[in-house]
Parts: sequence; C-alpha cells; structure tokens
Amino acid sequence: MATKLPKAPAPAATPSIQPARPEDGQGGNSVVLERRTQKVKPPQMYQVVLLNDDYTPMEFVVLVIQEFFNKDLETATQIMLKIHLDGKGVCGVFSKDVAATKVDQVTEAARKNGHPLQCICEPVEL
Ligand code: TYC
Repeated sequence: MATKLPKAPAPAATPSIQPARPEDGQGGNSVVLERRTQKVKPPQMYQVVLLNDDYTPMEFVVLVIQEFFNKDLETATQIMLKIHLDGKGVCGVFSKDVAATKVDQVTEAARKNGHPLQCICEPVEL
C-alpha cells in the first residue's frame, strides 16, 4: 500500500518566472515574488456588558466583576458605579465563545442568588 506524504504548506507568495525587463540589466529570466493582499483579518471581539437595575445589591455586582472578570476590588467598584450611574458598563472584551460563557456564568450566579442582574455581550465596533 502506498503511503501518502503530508502536503507541503502553501507558500505566502508564489514565485513566477517573468521575462527580464530591460531595466534589470541582465539578459536572462528573473524570478518575481507576486505581492498578495493580506486576507486574514483579526477575529471579531465581543464586549461583555452589565446592565443596571434597581434591585441587585452593589456588593454583589462588585463580587461578580471581581470573580468573573478578574478585576481587583477598586477597579470592580469603579465599573459597578459606572453601571449604576450610566445604566451599563463594559466588564471585559473576549472572543465570541469566551464572551458567551461569561454571560452564562454571570447570569447563573445572579439567578442562584435571586438577583435580576442582566449581562449581555455585543460585538466591539471597529
Ligand atoms: N443600581 C443597583 C443598586 O442601587 C446597583 C447595581 C449596579 C445593579 C450595577 C446592577 O449592573 C448593576 N442597588
């Protein structure tokens, strides 16, 4: 049975044989690397946002921000107060999967403790 060789990775730029241009100053063929425009874009990122409400205790929101978004007490308190005053605030920016997991974790912790705290994720505008 014939064994398959692994495929070599595609080159970033494909050399092509071009006829020599007069300004090359050489008679033979020259190898030209074609430039390709970069096709790989950075992935869309998502911000996890907490919404204000009138019932969730401030202390609980601070704990949630510390626990799930790895913020120290001072930063968590600042974010909580921003949410309290502005109606919402960003707790962190993540890939889509991680952001969705944070939303689930925060929502579950809030419901388990009987709080109506709302957590959403939204794409980060470029
Ligand atoms: N507004 C709440 C209160 O006065 C505190 C609060 C802050 C609730 C942030 C939710 O995302 C929130 N107890």
